[in-house]
Amino acid sequence: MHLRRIGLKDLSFIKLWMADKTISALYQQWTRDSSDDGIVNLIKSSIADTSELHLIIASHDDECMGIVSLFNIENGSAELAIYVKPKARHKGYAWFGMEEITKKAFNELGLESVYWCVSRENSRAVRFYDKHNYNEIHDVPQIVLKRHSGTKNLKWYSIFKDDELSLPERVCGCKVIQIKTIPTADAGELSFFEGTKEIPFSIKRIYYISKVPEGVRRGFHAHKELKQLLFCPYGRIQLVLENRRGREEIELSDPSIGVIIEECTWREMLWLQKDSVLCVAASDFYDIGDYIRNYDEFKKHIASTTT
Ligand code: T46
Repeated sequence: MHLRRIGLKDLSFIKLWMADKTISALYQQWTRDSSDDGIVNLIKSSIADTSELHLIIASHDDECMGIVSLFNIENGSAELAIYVKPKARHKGYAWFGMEEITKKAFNELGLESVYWCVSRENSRAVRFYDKHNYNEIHDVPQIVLKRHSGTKNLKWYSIFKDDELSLPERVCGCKVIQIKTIPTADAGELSFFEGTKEIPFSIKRIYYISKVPEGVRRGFHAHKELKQLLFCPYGRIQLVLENRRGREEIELSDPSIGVIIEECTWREMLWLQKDSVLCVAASDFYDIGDYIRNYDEFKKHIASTTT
């Protein structure tokens, strides 16, 4: 997955997108002139307009999967809008687009906050934002509300720069660790950890998952007893964790970052980049009886056990 500037080659995607009734009010201007010339003019003027940024969310082979935009870039903030085409939904493109454009907003455009809204009737979108723990906001300035006066019953969200930049100490209660890493001048880095020192168990098994296509999800299970350190030495993988503390996610894209799972935790892994590698150091040998692969059974298990 990657983001790239919108260009004339995206004409057919834009036509498909314009026909979708659920697109954000901010994108309405794009629907005014749906002739090829009209769209070409819009693409050109949007590239020149510094108060807006439109980026295509593309697959590894550059197929256009959606668009993510910042509108009204002013006074340290911007309004976000996103559209992902139906066939690309549930494959991580929306989450990837949101994460990448907010990084750009904070790191490249120097913004302090990004906000957006969605109709509460659009339950698919509300579920998506809530599931990913985006913060709901209530004190939306009048000038912003006015831009959406035609749409009723909106739910507003925001991300602040400070929310983004620091690496969390824990995700769903699982420790996020910095794996010791030694750089070598012009010859890369070497990372290492030792069982019972940097990680709280001795390692009985190492396994790794490779050659996974982009947009694929694996996991969907928990372990009753097994403890593991998960890390991604190459690529980008989203790790979603759920246990008695709730449901949270983290992106593994830095070879020196790992997550230690010690308690019974449901996990889902989404490959954001083709051929990313997930490595796991485990506290025990493979035991099929330690897996809980049924979600309802997992919920019952965590409700009935105490740690
Ligand atoms: C986990 C996540 C992060 C073995 O025979 N030996 C092994 O050591 C492992 C890990 C798996 N297998 C077999 C069992 C299945 O027939 O390999 C096959 C694929 O395993 P699974 O579908 O469980 O793969 P993932 O990616 O869903 O989950 C794996 C681990 O199994 C799991 O413990 O925490 O990675």
